[in-house]
Parts: sequence; structure tokens; C-alpha cells
Amino acid sequence: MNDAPPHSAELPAAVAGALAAARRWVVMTGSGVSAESGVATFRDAQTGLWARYDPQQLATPGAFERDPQLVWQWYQWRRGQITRTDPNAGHRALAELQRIKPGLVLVTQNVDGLHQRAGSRDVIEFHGNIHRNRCLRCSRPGPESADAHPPDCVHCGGPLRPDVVWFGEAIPVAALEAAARAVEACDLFLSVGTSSLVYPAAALAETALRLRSPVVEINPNPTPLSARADFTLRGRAGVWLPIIAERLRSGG
Ligand code: BV8
Repeated sequence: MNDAPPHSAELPAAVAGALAAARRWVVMTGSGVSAESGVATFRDAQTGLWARYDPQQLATPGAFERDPQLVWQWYQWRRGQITRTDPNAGHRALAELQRIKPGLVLVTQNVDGLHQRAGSRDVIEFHGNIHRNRCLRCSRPGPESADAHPPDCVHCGGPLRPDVVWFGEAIPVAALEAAARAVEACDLFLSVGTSSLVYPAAALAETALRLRSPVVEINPNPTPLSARADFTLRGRAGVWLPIIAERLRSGG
């Protein structure tokens, strides 16, 4: 149900009621939340040198095996892009909502670390974190590096790779289990800034629907979740999340 009147940013009463009543929220964020910080979403065309590459082709074990230097330099470029950005009003509103709703669990598909920089705690990083490296061979953590090629692991000599989940790779068990437990226990599921196309992340909303928890979606565009969500707020995360935080802060 699309609850946002065409040109107003007034939170519909039914949505405000569901948000206020729920105590154990699960919030799932996607790259749309970071878009307003200037971090390109996966749907956006890439820029400059990377314009001709499809992120879904680069973010794979096969791409790294074929051309480790190319994939490593893509991550170095993205790390630089992210380092020059700041959390936006949407990130800050989610950190405030976690203070207002202590039972709120934040699961993110984003690897940029902007939720943590905005003050969100215990963030479940479903797809890892671009600022960490680990060894391709022994999986031990490795240091950040400014090198233009993957550094060698000090423990086993294998190449370091970004500590993110590539397409075709399993979600880290701890993150998968923590997210599943949170959704099983939630009394509200809020999906923000995700196309709901990437699995198994997108399956979490489906679990909430199956368990009849109210599902709210915030996205300027329709997604496969929109028709099934209980409420859809058409618009940007940086608009709706501060409105929600303000409404709950004032006891609405
Ligand atoms: C796996 C880290 C198996 C890397 C990423 C069914 C079940 C299981 C798997 C699959 C399945 N079907 C297909 C698969 C395979 C695949 C998959 O889902 N493919 C898709 C494309 C169909 N899944 C996998 O490969 C997963 N692994 O299944 O492994 C396995 C199991 C056991 C053992 C071995 C193997 C792993 C998927 C993780 C991939 N890694 N990121 C990196 O970042 O470099 S995913 C990557 O895509 C990002 O994390 C990003 O978040 C995500 C894209 O999704 P979104 O976040 O939604 O971003 P997107 O650009 O798509 O959309 C942005 C949205 O924001 C839009 O809707 C837009 O309207 C909205 N928006 C824009 N501006 C705003 C906004 N919203 C609000 N405010 C705004 N201002």
C-alpha cells in the first residue's frame, strides 16, 4: 500500500501508529541509504575509469582470481570515495531511532561503515565491511593498505582481499544467524534503500511477512517488496527517517 501522499512528507497515521507500537524493530538497509552521502548505489552507473565495468561482475571470486589487481584497485577507488563522504541525515536518524527503540536491530547490506560512523551500534554487516582486509588463503585479517596491488598475508603469504561478501559467496554465519534470530523475534520490519533483489538479504523481509510482522518500506522507487509490504513510504531515506525519528522523539 503506497501511503505517501504525492507531494507531502507527512507520516501517515497508520504508519506512525505501527512504528510507535513496535518495540523490537529490524531495520534492513541497502545502498540507497548511502546514496545521499554520495556513495554510488549498485544500480547507479559507475563513473570515470569504472564506468565500463558492472559491479556485479567485479564483486566476484572469479573476477579477483582472473585479475586481482583490477578488482583490488576497484575497492581502493571505492574506499577513497567512501572516506571522502560523511554519514547523512538518514544514517543519523537511524542511530537516534536505536536510542529511542533499544530493541532495534540494524542489519545492513552496505559495506561502507557509515552506520557505525553515525553512531549506530551492534550493526549486523550482512555483506562485510570494505574497510577490512582478510587473506584469500588463510582468512586471517590483514592491515589496510595503500598499495595498488593486493598485499601479501604476513601469516601465509597469500593475497589479501577485501573482507566483503562477493556474489556466489556465503553470508558470514554469525551475521546470517544474528539477522535470522532478530527477524524471528521482531514486531516490525523496516526496509530502507534496498532494491530487494539481492539474496539471501532480501529473504529477511519475506520472513517478516510470513511471520505477519508489519513490514514498512522506504524507497523512492517500487521494488519487488512494495506490493507485499504493509506500508510503503515513497521517497528518500534522508527525508523519511528524520520525520520518523522526530515523531517518535516527540512521543508521537
Ligand atoms: C549467495 C558486497 C550462495 C560486495 C554485495 C537466491 C538465494 C540465494 C542467493 C541467490 C538467490 N538468487 C540469486 C542469488 C545469487 C546472488 C544474488 O542475490 N544475485 C542477485 C543479483 C539476483 N546472491 C549471492 O551471490 C549471495 N551469496 O547466495 O551465496 C552460497 C551459499 C552457501 C555457500 C556458498 C554460496 C551474496 C550476495 C552479496 C553480494 N555482495 N556487496 C561489494 O559491495 O563490493 S551485494 C551489493 O548489492 C551491495 O551490498 C548492495 O547493497 C547490494 C545491492 O542491493 P541494494 O543495496 O538494494 O542496492 P541497489 O543498488 O540494488 O538498490 C538501491 C536501492 O536504493 C534502489 O531500490 C533505489 O531505488 C533505492 N534508493 C536510491 N536512492 C535512495 C534510495 N532509497 C532510499 N533513499 C534514497 N535516497
